[in-house]
Amino acid sequence: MNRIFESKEEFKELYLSSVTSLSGKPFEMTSDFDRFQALVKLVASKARSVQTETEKRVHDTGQKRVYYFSIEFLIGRLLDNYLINFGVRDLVAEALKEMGSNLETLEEYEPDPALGNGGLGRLAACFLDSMAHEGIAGYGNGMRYRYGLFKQEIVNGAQHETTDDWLVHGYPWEVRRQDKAVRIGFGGHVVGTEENGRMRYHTEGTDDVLAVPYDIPVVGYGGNTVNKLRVWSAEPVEEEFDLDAFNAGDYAKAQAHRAEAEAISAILYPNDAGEHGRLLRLKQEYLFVAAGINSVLDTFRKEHGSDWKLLPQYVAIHTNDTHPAMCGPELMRVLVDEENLEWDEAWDITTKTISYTNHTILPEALEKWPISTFSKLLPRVYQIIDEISRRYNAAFDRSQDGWQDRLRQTAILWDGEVRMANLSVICSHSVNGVAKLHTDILERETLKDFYALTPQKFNNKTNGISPRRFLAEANPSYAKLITEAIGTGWLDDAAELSKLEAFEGDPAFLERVGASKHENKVRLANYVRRECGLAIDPNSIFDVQVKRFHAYKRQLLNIFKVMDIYNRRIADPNFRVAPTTFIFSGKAASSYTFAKETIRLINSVANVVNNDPRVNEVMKVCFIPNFRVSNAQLIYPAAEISEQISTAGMEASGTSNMKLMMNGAITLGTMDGANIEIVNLAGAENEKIFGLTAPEVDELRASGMHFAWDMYNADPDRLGRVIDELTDDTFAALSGNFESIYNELMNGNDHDLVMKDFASYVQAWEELTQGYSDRMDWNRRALHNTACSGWFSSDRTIREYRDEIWGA
Ligand code: GL9
Repeated sequence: MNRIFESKEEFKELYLSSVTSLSGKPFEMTSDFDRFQALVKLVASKARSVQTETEKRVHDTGQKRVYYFSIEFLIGRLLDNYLINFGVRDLVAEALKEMGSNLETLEEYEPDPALGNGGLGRLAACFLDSMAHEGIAGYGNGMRYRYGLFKQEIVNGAQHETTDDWLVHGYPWEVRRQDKAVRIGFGGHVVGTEENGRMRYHTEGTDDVLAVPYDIPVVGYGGNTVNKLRVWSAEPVEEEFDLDAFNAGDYAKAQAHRAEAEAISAILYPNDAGEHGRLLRLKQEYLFVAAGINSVLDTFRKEHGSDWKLLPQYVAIHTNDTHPAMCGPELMRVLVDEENLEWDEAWDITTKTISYTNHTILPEALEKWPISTFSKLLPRVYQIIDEISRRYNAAFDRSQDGWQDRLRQTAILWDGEVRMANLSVICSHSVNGVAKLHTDILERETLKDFYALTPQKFNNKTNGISPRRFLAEANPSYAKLITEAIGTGWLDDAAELSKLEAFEGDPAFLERVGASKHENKVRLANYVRRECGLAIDPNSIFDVQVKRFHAYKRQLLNIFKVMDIYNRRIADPNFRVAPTTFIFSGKAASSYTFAKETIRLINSVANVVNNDPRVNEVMKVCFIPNFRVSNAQLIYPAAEISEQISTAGMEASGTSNMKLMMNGAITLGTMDGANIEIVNLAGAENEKIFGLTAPEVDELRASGMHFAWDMYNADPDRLGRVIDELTDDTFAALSGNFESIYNELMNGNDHDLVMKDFASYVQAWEELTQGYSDRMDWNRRALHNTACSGWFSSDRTIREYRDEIWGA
């Protein structure tokens, strides 16, 4: 462990001088905010000196550099994480206490950057953590959104979006690198000139903006490697402040130029709502790709000159989903137009350098752009895509039966659109899915024609999570217990968590596992009281579903279960229910009506259930607003049931399933995404699986059967009743009924098979919760889940990427 402070005394001395020099006040007169700022500045400066050493090591040894391009990085708060990774958390906490401060209080001042939507963005952040831990020279490249996604508030049960002004107090971790700014051109027209018998192209008349990088240090556990995350902000190229307009009192006009440039990095678009017409999104994608490629090549040039054929040996560029799909054409553009390479040589270099991860099979999430929009905004990049496409088509093997269909399926340009997923596959040497089932589905269905052509490109990399963030940091009491039992090795190598299996038969230890869980439940209950004004009982089962709202994730199925149990309990007060708190949290895309209505339904059910004394002894429903990394860290450790109930075949992987498993929750789920690997690792008897399987779902959908009314009629007392309650005012008090959900189910034939899985789901829940009374056995299962969760460490995932894709 490379500790940044040798002793409390050393820390105190440095910290005192950091606080006073930064605030200009004597220590006693400084505020908690001053102290927070000074602490971050001190840790950041220590991190930067390790970063300098890392950089020297990478340079001297000629280590391969990996660039992870992602439009989202959901990094969460960094202070506690970095203190843990530098091995000084306890030392700093104690020293601060002696100085009259409290580490946890100071940590509350750190903003939680909303630079992501959900799993995909958090995965990118866990990967940065693991790359640094594994000593990989790995760098994030993304966008610095001024307002991130949005802040979620609940008004009359419904989601309201407000701006998330996360930068309002500044962000002490970042360093602005004006000297590394890159000019990015949009629009204009392509001009070709002949040069030594060959055409060379450039673009004239562009509208330029400046991409300005901000660097954030990434500290690896062990403190030996500090990498960086570089995020780009869009600004005007030069200050074109219109003084005449200003003096004439037209302040808006005076600043119009600046506002237009800044709009590009103003907000993160929700990625799960049909946002595809959005020109700004396309500009964002090009901006962070072009600026990123520029900075990658700059670094390469400094180390290796213009020997471009060495690029794949020293550089790997990984594209996280299709948003950075322009990496291929942009790299081609620079190599061919600016570096004057022949097309074939540039293409060989490009495809050997780039790799691609697919994160979803949802067709609406596989990006497509109208050619007309694309070619106008990025004329030269479009020409290059057109040339890649032309050569792809020309070289296509026409000897196989059905080649026409295969070419149509894999084409980049089709039906007036640029298909970004196909572009990504064609420009990459590796294509991976994020869980075993997902990769199988890619190979068999979504990308089956590519798989038939180039099976060797395809591979699986099941997702992972950082055990430092989601166990050590989020769950200190459990982490302490684990360390007492098996030492600290699990922080380095989470596979060591399997040593916990030896304690599964130790009643005293299981008692302590339960006590730690209880402590975490009390902590969450306190948060819920503060944030929602709701009292929840830490002695009830905490049943948790936290994730983005989406039809296929079926939060609707979960709340139907709650409605059913409520109805049955009201009808029969002797109906036995294990006392449970049903906890939900997550955001819905602002334009996604069905998802927002589901949130409103949950809150409306909560309003009825929580105020009904007939059921309050046994049930409460709690929606925690504004789900983000910081409150997620309170929720996962308190969970006992992990709801992973997506329609089978739809959830590529899921990662909250792993976070909850590591924290000792039992999975109640379908055979979908990484749930399958969870069951394989921990044993089906230690989870609770229900519902249709992926092949059954396929078959049912393919049959074209209309079953919604049959399901309704077959079970009038329970399912039928729940459906009726969507429109009969039972839950309408807050802000009305739920006709649109009713129509979606009954007239839309229940696309996500909520009604089909209802009975087996509720039954599974009842069976699972009946087991809660045997607390010793429950705690054993919880511990067993933690013991088997080590494989889900993102360190394991990253080593697989390193060895099988990046060769780093
Ligand atoms: C997602 C998948 O839906 C998840 O199943 C998967 O775990 C993550 C990470 O691989 O990627 N793909 C995707 O577009 N999102 C995912 O979470 N969406 C969001 O991040 C909102």
